[in-house]
Amino acid sequence: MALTLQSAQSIFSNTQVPSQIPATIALFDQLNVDDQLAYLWYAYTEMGKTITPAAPGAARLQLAETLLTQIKLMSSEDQTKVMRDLASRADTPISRSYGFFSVNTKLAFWYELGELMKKGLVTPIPAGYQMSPGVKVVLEATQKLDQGQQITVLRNTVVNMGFDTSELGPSSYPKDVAEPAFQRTTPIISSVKIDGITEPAVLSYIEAMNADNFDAAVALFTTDGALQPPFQKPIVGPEAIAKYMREEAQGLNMMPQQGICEVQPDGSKQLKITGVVQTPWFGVTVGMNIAWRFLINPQGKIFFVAIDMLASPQELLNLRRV
Ligand code: EQ3
Repeated sequence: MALTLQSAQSIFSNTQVPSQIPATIALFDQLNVDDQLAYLWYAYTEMGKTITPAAPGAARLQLAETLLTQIKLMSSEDQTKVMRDLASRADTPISRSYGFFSVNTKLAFWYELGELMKKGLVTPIPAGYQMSPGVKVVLEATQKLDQGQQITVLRNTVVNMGFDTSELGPSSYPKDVAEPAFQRTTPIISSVKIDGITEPAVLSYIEAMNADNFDAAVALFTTDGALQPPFQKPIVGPEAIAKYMREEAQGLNMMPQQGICEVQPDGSKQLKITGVVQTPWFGVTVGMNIAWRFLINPQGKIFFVAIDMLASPQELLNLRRV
């Protein structure tokens, strides 16, 4: 029987226990624009007491420099307007430019604005702002999350800002810019060992990803293979997967710990592996508990892999099917 994306998505479906991450983002989405900006400032400064992101490299900041220079020269009212436009996804030139940034350039842009806010050069919160009770609710929900989940909430809110450029035709796309590389802070983990797992495609996948060797990782997939990032739709086909990996998977440290493998009557294999992933933004200080769900075809190629954020550390040991 041919493998289908739909059936692949449902393997080990008990992995997807309700996560507090989308629930917290849904609360955030209900806030008005000024409350959203205030929430992000309070959440970020509170988080900064224990963890701070690494400063982005010069090459990355260069991509955001035109916008940052423009903003620095503005009056404080105009700076507030730009931030409101970004948060409300308005159609303005700055919000369009931001909309074309890659995920990591969006984060670098806000990182730099945050530094300017700390120095008092950009106003973090609109003048005369009064906090609504809704902000407190979202902050309290955020405090209940672990650090890996908190940085995921922040990342996703930043990614969702700016004009939705997917609605624009290809003629409006800026020229493809090379994605700057992240410096690896920890040594590459080259020999992968996962308790309960010997599947070559999976071990090679982790090894390639930990070396940022995306060509090698993509070569492990079938030509109709798919990768499903946390809370997203599957990305289908080697070209689209490679583009995604270059933009979003650089510098990650993947530390899978244990897994199970079930061979199906047609010779395909379903594997669930749990472990910890570190992002180059926070290095070894924040570990995200995740699961990989792999569907390997009878020829040993990856047909599907889903990456899920685990709801709690207890889920690391939950390798049962039902
Ligand atoms: C300035 C301030 C504070 C106030 C203003 O009002 C508004 C904003 C937005 C502000 C600034 C906020 C800032 C600077 C936030 C920065 C947040 C950062 C740097 C967050 C980074 C998070 C990174 C995460 C969550 C990375 C997760 C990666 C994962 C789970 C990777 C998984 C993958 C695996 C394991 C694979 O096998 C395949 C690839 C894939 C990438 C899916």
